[in-house]
Amino acid sequence: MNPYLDITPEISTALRENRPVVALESTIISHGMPYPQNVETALKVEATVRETGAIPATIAIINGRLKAGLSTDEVTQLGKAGHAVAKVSRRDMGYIVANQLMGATTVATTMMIAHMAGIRVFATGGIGGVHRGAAQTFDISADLQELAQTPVAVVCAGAKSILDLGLTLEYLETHGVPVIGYKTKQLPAFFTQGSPFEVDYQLDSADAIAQAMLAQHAMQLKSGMVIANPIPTEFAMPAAMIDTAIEQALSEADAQQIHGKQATPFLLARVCELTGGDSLASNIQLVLNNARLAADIATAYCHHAT
Ligand code: PSU
Ligand code: MN
Repeated sequence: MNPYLDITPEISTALRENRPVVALESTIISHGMPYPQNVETALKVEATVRETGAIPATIAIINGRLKAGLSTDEVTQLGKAGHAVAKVSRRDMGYIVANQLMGATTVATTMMIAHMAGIRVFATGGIGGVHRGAAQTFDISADLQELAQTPVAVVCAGAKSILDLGLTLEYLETHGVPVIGYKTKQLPAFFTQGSPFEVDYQLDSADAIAQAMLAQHAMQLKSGMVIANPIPTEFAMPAAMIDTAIEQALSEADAQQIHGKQATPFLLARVCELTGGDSLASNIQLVLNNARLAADIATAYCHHAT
């Protein structure tokens, strides 16, 4: 057992009994959405996972402890603290744990802790990726390297076009990470259902996705999987509106020389401000949609794993 890891009794019992569990991240709470919508959404996502028949495991670092499963108070604490909480990716883990600090986990560290706990499926909004201009800046999210080495399936709505989607797909291919489109051949771009890029494989059921996961695990491939689930039609945003906001956010980040771990939170917050409440409403809906698919995949996985 990992001496730093705390799994709630409900989650550890479910895992022992081969019942479905879905991991959820916490940087989306502290750095991905404003308060109080972030706390409301995090709790609603947990409720949605339950309604779909799985147990939610929201993941964060609390006073240096790696937590699989948070209390409502802990979720609220992270949401209220916002950017004051450390955004923790793989390289930050040792420092945060040794100093018994609070940490919001990114996709990378949520995958790591989910894997330590034995959780196979994880739902979020969007993953990090290769940033536009990465040929100069080398800004490539540690999320991609984690997907290369940690066998957890990440259900997302694709990636925001603050990133270079084409380079992100190339990087994932190099590192052996399959990108599955749920009922779609196109890579979704978070606020919009499609993009000019194709996924590797289209799969049309949670069961088919679970079977691909099982095959990877049975062969002991260490890589994870990206499951790209398009935002539901009724919540998708007009592409022109989003593109304009993203272009403006990117040029502001450039002018203010924002880089490193600040880049993604800055861009997310600016896109949210520039598009007003509409983009936040879409963001919330796509996360709920991903939570439902993740719960279905976790259920199918457990069914086949017996
Ligand atoms: N993209 C989003 N919403 C988010 C993030 C990315 O649309 O909340 C967060 C996730 O936690 C992701 C992290 O893991 O940003 C990536 O940050 P970076 O690019 O610094 O690796
Ligand atoms: Mn980065």
